[in-house]
Formats: sequence, structure tokens, C-alpha cells
Amino acid sequence: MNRLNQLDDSIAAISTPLGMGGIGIVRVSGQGCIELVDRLFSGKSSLLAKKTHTLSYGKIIHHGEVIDEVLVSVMKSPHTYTKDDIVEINCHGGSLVTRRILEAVLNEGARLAEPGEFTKRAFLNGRMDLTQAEAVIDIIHAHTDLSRQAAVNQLEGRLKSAVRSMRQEILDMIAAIEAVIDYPEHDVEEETYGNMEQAALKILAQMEKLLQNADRGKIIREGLETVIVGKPNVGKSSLLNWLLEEERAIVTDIPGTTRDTVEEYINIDGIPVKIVDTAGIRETGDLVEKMGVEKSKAYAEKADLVLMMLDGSRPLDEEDKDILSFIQGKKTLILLNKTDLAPRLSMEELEKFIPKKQLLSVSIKENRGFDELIQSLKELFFSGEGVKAEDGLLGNTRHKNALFQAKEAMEQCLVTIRTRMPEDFISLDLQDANRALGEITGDVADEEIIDRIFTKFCLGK
Ligand SMILES: Nc1nc2c(ncn2[C@@H]2O[C@H](COP(=O)(O)OP(=O)(O)OP(=O)(O)O)[C@@H](O)[C@H]2O)c(=O)[nH]1
Ligand SMILES: [Mg+2]
Repeated sequence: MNRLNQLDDSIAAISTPLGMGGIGIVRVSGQGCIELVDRLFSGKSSLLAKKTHTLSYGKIIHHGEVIDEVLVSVMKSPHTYTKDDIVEINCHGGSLVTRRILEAVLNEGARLAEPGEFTKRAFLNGRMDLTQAEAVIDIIHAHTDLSRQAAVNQLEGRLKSAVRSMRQEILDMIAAIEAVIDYPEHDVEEETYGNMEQAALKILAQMEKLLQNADRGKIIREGLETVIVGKPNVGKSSLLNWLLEEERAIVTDIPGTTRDTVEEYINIDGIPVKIVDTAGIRETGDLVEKMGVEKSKAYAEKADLVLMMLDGSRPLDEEDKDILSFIQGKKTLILLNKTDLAPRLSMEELEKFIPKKQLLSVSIKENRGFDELIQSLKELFFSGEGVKAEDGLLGNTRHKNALFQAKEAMEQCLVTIRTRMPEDFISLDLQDANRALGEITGDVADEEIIDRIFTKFCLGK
């Protein structure tokens, strides 16, 4: 669809969660939306006469029937979330009421908004760049204060300005080269190459600094995905409950209790940690259990961290060894559990083939080893240091990949300069870097990428 057409119509959606609550909000945005809602609104005076950013009391009447008593906010372009006119109808928070009001608004000619379409308009209308739009989802999804702070920094434009200033420096370099190309009678002087090299090195250093913290940033934003694996009955679900401090998963002494994955978030010093409890991994003829086992393996494969559990009251067996070899190459902590029982498997034995710093002895039953586990986790991902919201400047994998491409182009550019290649080659490398950076802010992102980002939003945002 053509972008301009897309921006022409009024879009509407229920912006509050569906369900019962004090209030529900139906949001409408686009040219002519005030008039549109006014046709449904009955109050002291017409909405068209209202000043911007005011609230009006009245009723929504559709086909002669009063749907609800409402407060309507009128916000006029350009100082609104989307930069277009916005009307928000605050009604009573029942899912039927909000739905009926939405229907009435659609009936008057608005189109049902796609997920994230209000924010997409804000982006297309130039109110925010792509990193700021992404920050909006991150704020909504934030599980800890640290994640929220990092997202707010991004919404305030910290990443945008970091990227834009690098782009500006690259554009300045391109302009300097173009100036030389325009006067071919002048050879490029050694001094010019020297200046170029300095400028390229400076930009590269900024890129590297941002990339250094990228993994931390991703963890702060998206959470550390941690999966608990091990053979049946070693205490995986007990570990989940222990970390959550609540009886979330069913624990029994019957091997094969957990059939499906159970996911929860915990907050470790501000770091959101997603913990996934899985079905014990073993060969099984039971179809349901088999599916659970497949799922456990799939989760372990994509996790940031694997917590592998062993039962200290049983000797190490083939099942344990299979799992150990399966998770090789992953960031792993091995927990030797049930150390309150008569030992059949010792830390000494495990230390023969597992590095000591990856090993922990715990007893969930006797509540031993909890602090050590949390400490090891922090060591593994943050070298034991505290984490600040600033570390999360580079928010997601998309940013990281684009920045990485930009860095490669700058490295190429440096080679081109150092080998004294003709100046238009330098310019080409710089343009590559500039394009990759532009993808981060959305200045040059293609529509498909943009659409993919906004479909992750909730309805009505
Ligand atoms: N003695 C002792 N028993 C424990 C400890 N941790 C867990 N258990 C017991 O071990 C049994 C199995 O615990 P679960 O947490 O259900 O084990 P699981 O690994 O989730 O098992 P599956 O879901 O079947 O794969 C239960 O009876 C727990 O009470 C511990 O530290 N010491
Ligand atoms: Mg279990």
C-alpha cells in the first residue's frame, strides 16, 4: 500500500486491555477524526468547537441508542502522539462497551488499526525514528526497572542521536571526497588521505564501543533466556519454584512429572531473567512426554544460559552424559542437587571433566546454594559488575546486526584509504556504512522491515 494513502484515513482501536476495568479507551486518529467522533457524540457543544488537548463530557449515541456516558479527549495536530488529530473516547471499562463504541466509530468510516499502527504513523510522520518506536514496545514489555530505564533512554533519542552523529561524520567525509572529485586537476594529497584515515578511525571507535555493550543491552531489554534441563526427577521444577519463591510448577517424586515447558520471569538485580522449566530429557515411548522432551531440547538450543541439573544421590548415568554432550558449547552452569542425601555423585568426580567455575552444589530441600547460584549467573554475563541502564543503549539484535555491517564497511573504508585507492572507492565504502546506520534509525529501512517491527506491537498502540 502506498504510504500516503495509508496516512489519509482515520484509524481506530481499543487501546486498553480487553476485560473489565475502571475505564476503557477507544482511540481514533487521522484527518477528519474529530468530525467523525462528533457525529456520535452528544454533549454541551460540538467537539469541533473544542480547543486542543481538552476533555469533554457527553454521551456516545449510535443509531438512536445511548451506548455509554463518556469523556472525550480532543488532541489536534500536530502536537499529538501520531502528529495527526487524535480523539480518545474514555468509557466504562467493560469489553462489551468498548467494543460497541469501536463498532460505532468504524461504522462512521474509520478503519480498524493494525497492531502498532498509531506508533507507525508517528514514525512515518517524523515524530520519532525507528529506535524510538521500538522503545515504545520495550517500555510496554519491560519486566524490570532497569529494562524500563534503558527503553526510556532510547525513547528519549539517545541511540538515535548516537547513530545520527556517526552518519553526519560519514556524510562530512563523503562531502570532502566529492569536493576533491569535482576538481580532478588536483591530485588527492597525502594530507587528505591522512585526515580521512583519522576521521574513519574515530567513527570506527564509536561503533566498536556501542557494539561492545550490545550483548548486555539485549539482556537488559529482552531478558536473559535461561532454561533448566536434566533427566527426570533431578529437581528442575523444584529449582524453578525456588527461584520464583512460589509453588509455580508441579513437583512430585514421579519421574516425568513435567510434560510441557513452564516459563516465568524473575528479577536478578534488575536483570530480567526468563526461566524455563522443561520436561526431563530421556528416551521414552510415551508420545506426550516425547513431545515435551523435543521441546526441552529446542529450548536448550536457543537459550542464552542452560542450567543443567544433576542428582547427587544417584551416580552419573548415560542419560546425564547424553544431556551433557547435547549442551556442549552453550553457556552452562551445572547444578549438583540433592546434596542433603547420601552422596553417589560428588563435586570431585564432576571436576574431572567440568571446569570448577561452572559447577555448583545445591540442596533445594535444605535451601543451600541459592546466593552462589545468583552470583555465578552475574559473573557469567556481567563479569560480576553492577549493570546500568546506559549499558543497554544498543537495544536489540536488529540494531546490532546493522551496526556490525556498518562497522565492516568502515573497516573496508580504512583499507581503501590506507592502500591509496581512488577516492570514489572510499566514497562507496562510506555510503555502505551510511546506509547500514540508516537502517537502525529507519532513515533508509525498507518497508518490509518497518512493517515487521510494528506488527510486534499491541493493538491500539
Ligand atoms: N532430598 C531432596 N529432594 C529433592 C531436592 N530437590 C528436589 N527434590 C525432590 O525430587 C523430586 C523431583 O523433583 P521435581 O522438581 O519434580 O523434579 P523434575 O526434575 O522437575 O522432574 P520431572 O519433571 O519429572 O523431569 C521431588 O520429590 C522433590 O521434592 C533436594 O534438594 N533434596
Ligand atoms: Mg519437573
